[in-house]
Amino acid sequence: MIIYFCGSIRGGRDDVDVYRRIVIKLKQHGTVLTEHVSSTELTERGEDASAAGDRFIHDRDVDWLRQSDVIVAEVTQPSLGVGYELGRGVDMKKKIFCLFRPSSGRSLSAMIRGAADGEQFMVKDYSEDEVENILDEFFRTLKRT
Ligand code: 6IA
Repeated sequence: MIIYFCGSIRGGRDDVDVYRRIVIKLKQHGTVLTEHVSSTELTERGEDASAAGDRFIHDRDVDWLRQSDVIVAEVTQPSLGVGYELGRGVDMKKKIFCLFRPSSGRSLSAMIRGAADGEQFMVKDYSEDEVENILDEFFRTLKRT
């Protein structure tokens, strides 16, 4: 199983500890192409990539999206990049699982919540303490389909 994980980078790194927990769990279920998203060393401004650097990142990530079997996104912290990846993923007809924490006090974008169809594109409200169980359950049902 090839897994593409999305989480905010330049959108803000407040949730990096949750990303870490998610990636550790995802690695038990397959190969995670985007492990760096959960790196605590990666800051929202840390790497001052040139335009060429950004193009490289974009092209490589779109390539990885194509290779993936499933896309898992933590969408609590709003991120243009994550939204873009999800839109591209829908177009590629990928299976998508979005995780959102209502305890943040935020309201998830209608373009994400409204994209959910309960099958190909799923949005799950969760609290941090249950994240591992929710991911296990998602992969259990995935194997049955
Ligand atoms: O707009 P954002 O920066 O919040 O977008 C975050 C999303 O875009 C993540 O899910 C990543 O998959 C992707 N993304 C954005 N920036 C990078 C990146 N930066 N590297 C890889 N994926 C990225 C440079 C980091 C590198 C120098 C280690």
